[in-house]
Amino acid sequence: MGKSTLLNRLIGRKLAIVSRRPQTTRSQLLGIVTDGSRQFGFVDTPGLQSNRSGHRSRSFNREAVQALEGVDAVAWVIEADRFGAEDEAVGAALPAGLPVVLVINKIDRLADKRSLLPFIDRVRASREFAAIVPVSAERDADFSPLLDALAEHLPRQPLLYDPDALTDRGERHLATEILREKLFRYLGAELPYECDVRIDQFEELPRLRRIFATVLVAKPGQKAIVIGEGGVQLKAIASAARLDMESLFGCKVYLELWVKVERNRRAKASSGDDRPLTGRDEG
Ligand SMILES: Nc1nc2c(ncn2[C@@H]2O[C@H](COP(=O)(O)OP(=O)(O)OP(=O)(O)O)[C@@H](O)[C@H]2O)c(=O)[nH]1
Ligand SMILES: [Mg+2]
Repeated sequence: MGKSTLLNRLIGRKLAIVSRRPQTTRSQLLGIVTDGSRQFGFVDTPGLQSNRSGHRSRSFNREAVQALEGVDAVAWVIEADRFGAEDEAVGAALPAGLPVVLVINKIDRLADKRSLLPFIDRVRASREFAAIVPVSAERDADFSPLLDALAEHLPRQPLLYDPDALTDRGERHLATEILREKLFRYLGAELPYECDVRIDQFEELPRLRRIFATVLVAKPGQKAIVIGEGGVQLKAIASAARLDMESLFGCKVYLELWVKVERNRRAKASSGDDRPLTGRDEG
């Protein structure tokens, strides 16, 4: 739907991972936008799912609903010209009394722009909205209509975060996420959902990060797929991840990536000493 894409565009950095597959976002990420005297904390969540069953969906939904606790407003992202029973169910699940700004995304995809108004009318009939803002998360350059609509529902108080702050997550976590994104990009079908990424070592040197990471898979056959013939696949994954890390961290990255079969693994990498990333330049 474009929640993570939108968050990245609002922050101006690629913090959150994006893929064509559903349920890419697995863990919550706070993106911080400071715009003069206004500050917005955007919580990127896994999408609410009602179309997929099973444990993964249930735990995703729990996280998405929990993320709503303590927020001042919701920016609910749907896709232009797509509003089915599932979307309606999500709308109904949003707590009453919480201002909901409806973000209609991907308007660049509309074949006929005239369909937007009847679409808005249809969605508007489903529940109350504080505002309705059509966007193209990918193409728009200015998101001030969205920020203005949300700002109306934020409390007036001193800034909560340093104006340079970008997120509550540190480089170590972001490195893990970037690697996960590349698994989605380079591996087909279900495999990325069955992999985990572990950061084994993360050295922060002046203007350099030395990162040793492992892709954990459940079966030897999966390991072979991740590595690819002659190691080409793994090399492509590592190299794409390294470039993204360099641009996000603003320094050189040395990345060593391994693949390991680990049966009965419990997915939980320790975050160690992971200071939140800021937009400040390193000296
Ligand atoms: N054409 C077009 N594509 C978009 C736009 N915004 C996002 N996308 C694409 O939609 C797909 C999903 O985007 P994500 O940002 O990962 O969506 P998400 O809502 O975070 O998805 P999950 O984390 O899986 O719930 C990606 O392929 C994006 O490139 C947009 O404004 N226009
Ligand atoms: Mg996402």
